[in-house]
Amino acid sequence: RRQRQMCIRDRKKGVSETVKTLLKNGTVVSGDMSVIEDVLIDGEKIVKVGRNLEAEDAQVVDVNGKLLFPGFIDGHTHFDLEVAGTVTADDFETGTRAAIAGGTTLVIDYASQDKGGHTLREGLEKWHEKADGKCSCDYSFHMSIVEWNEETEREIQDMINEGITSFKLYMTYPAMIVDDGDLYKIIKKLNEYGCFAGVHCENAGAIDALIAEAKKEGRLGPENHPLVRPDIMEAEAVHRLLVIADAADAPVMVVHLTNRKAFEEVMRARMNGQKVYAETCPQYLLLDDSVYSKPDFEGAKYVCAPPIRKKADQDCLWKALANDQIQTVATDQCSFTMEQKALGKDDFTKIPGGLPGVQTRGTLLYTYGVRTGRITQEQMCRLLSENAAKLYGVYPNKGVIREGSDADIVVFDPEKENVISAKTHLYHTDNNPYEGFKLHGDIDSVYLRGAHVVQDGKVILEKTGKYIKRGNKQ
Ligand code: DUC
Ligand code: ZN
Repeated sequence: RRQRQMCIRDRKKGVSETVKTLLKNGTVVSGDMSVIEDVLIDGEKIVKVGRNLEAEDAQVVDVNGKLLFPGFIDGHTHFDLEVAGTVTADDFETGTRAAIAGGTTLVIDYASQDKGGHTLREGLEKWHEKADGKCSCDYSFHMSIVEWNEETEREIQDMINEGITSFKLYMTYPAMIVDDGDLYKIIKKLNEYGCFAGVHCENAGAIDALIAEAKKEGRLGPENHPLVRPDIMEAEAVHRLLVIADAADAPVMVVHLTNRKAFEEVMRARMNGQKVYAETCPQYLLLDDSVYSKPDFEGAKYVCAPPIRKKADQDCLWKALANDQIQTVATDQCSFTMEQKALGKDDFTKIPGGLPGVQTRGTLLYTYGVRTGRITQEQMCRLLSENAAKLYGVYPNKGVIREGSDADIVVFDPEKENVISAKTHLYHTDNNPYEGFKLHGDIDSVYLRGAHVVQDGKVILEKTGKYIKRGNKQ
């Protein structure tokens, strides 16, 4: 607690030292248009947006030719998380440093209750210990509910009081799974509070059977990973979730949607009049399942759940983004070194699952989405910032460049070129799933609540991130 209070004092000091900044002639991007305007920042806030602004006491920065995006929001990260007997390579310190370098000014990480009679509050305290004082971007938490009883039910209001208005449920993983009955009860109860859950959809039982079959046949390499977690097992779980959500008459979010069959289940439920939000991730848009067959155990690098799918699934997801049928692109950041991945050298089911991604979400979506004409820069703004801000209850404080909003701004250079490499990235890992990917468009600078924290892609001010209490979805 004492350490937390000290951080708050330090942060206040940082803010009082912040000067007024006037960003001149940038293209301000919002969810529905792009306009050349000036942006005046005073302290932590945007105080004016318009043409020909002047402020004698402001530091003037010429951003002509640059795109100004509202700070990106990553609604799906796992920092400092125990997975498969190890802990993610990136904690909140290294992870949020990489995030801010990539233009992400707010991450919403998954805090979790533990099974075995533990409370949501214990989970929340644990996550504050992991994160407080260490973050270089703002941070918030979703809460994973893994056990449902009267106490957990009472704690929903406590979580809301702590600014947690979104939850996570798992239909797989023994340590996390809730059964269909609890799924129904939880989704229904959350809706009574105006909250909703993001759900990890995979059919646990059938996947276990497929794993047992692979092991029996001696198929133990990473190329088997996508075979034991096929698209239909995700689609089945999405279907089941949405039938349950229909019965509960409650909205839900399908997180890390990967494939066409699962997407069709989302669309079917929407046709049925249901409120269903969907999230996908860059790895499902840009990589295909051939990565699992790379030689020398390199396939392990890409092991994540659900797995990376086929080219046809990528095409489906891109089309869904273009049609505004998927609301957010988050990362599911969950990074490991190759040494950690080698825990599954003789058995692919022991490979810790997850990939890094927070540093390159924006640049990849720009290069491979906007530049190729698959989506517009306004859609990119919605997918990376505005929609998440609205869904997760921080809009219009965040998610938009407008008078009164937090001065979270990404100055994006649409012409800067770069190549992704583990040699230069800021993750605490020796591998990057997008190694060698060319970027056309890169981060120039980033402002976090008015403080200039990134310049020329370099983090120049660290650990000024603060915990953000969120309201209900707008
Ligand atoms: N999937 C992963 O691959 N890692 C972390 C959590 C998850 O759902
Ligand atoms: Zn995840």
